[in-house]
Amino acid sequence: MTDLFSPVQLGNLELSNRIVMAPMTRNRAPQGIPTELMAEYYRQRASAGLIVTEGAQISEQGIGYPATPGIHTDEQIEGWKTVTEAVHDARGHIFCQLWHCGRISHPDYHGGSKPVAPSAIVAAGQAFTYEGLKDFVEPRALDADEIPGIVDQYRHAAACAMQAGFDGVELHSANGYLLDQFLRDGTNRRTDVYGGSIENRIRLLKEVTEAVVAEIGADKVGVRISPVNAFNDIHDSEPQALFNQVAEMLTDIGIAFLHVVEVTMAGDVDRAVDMSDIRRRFNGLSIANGGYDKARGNAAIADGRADLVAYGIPYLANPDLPERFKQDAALNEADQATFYGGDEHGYTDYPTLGD
Ligand code: 8OZ
Repeated sequence: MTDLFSPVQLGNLELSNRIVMAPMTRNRAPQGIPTELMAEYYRQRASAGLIVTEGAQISEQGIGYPATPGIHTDEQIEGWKTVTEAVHDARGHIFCQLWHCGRISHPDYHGGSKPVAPSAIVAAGQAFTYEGLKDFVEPRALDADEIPGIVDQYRHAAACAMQAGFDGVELHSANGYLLDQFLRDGTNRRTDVYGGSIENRIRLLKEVTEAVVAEIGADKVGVRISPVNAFNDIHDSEPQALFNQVAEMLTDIGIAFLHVVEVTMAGDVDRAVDMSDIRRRFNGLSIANGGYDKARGNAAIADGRADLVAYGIPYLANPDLPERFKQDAALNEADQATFYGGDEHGYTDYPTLGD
């Protein structure tokens, strides 16, 4: 029977199991440059079938949080090389998550200029800045003639990721960031070919995916979506129709995987969207995420609801998560106080079963 421990082929990669380390922002990259400590953190978790890194901003324009890593400069590429080498030395596989925050940013990161978004609609809530929380500001709507530049930021970042030794990239089109802002009618009120109909709202994701695929190959590209997550004040009037069409569009391009955050930020199921309807329309590998444990992960794979399962908080606190699952061992509790920023505490000091 196929379960979490069954190997699976992802493009040219033979993954040793179907347990994915989910992308998690940890804010431990001063000046945006990955460190040796980050390499150690990812190395510790290399027994995952696949690691998807924390979001890495694709440009200066894309940043929105303190001390998140970038993937667009030579120094950042050099920093990431220590990470990818550490994971590969431990026989793991690692994709880089490409991230542009769009309106979920603050002028503090942009020399006082407004963050960019599909439309000038301010998000409810506050941005994380180096000076603490500050109210979100009204973003500047991107001009149509700036869109090719956005697409090129993704293409360039994907090329940088391959230079840094990653096995591939995941496009972050979830959780209310730029690509999600374009998808949703709550944040996208454009009147050009990037707004209005679903076909128009998915156009940026389509162009970005096509550009990244042309740069590095479809077998090295995945996309993450979060159809029911209202995090970052994101809303859509017709999410089922929207994400069904996203899945069909991504099938046509032929990317390797679709990574679906199935729950709300609070971890709840929202029956307004049928995830299987979305998945049925996608013909690559599907990665499910959102509150899974071992039993639910195995069940999702056994019923064909997912090919792989991504674990976030359990992976943060359990570097040897596959081994613990295998042995039905107890899991370490995650310490919320050390999720974002700080040092090795709550980062590389969670014990393994052998410790
Ligand atoms: C939590 C804190 C900061 C960023 C996401 C990148 O939601 C994030 C994120 C989550 O995808």
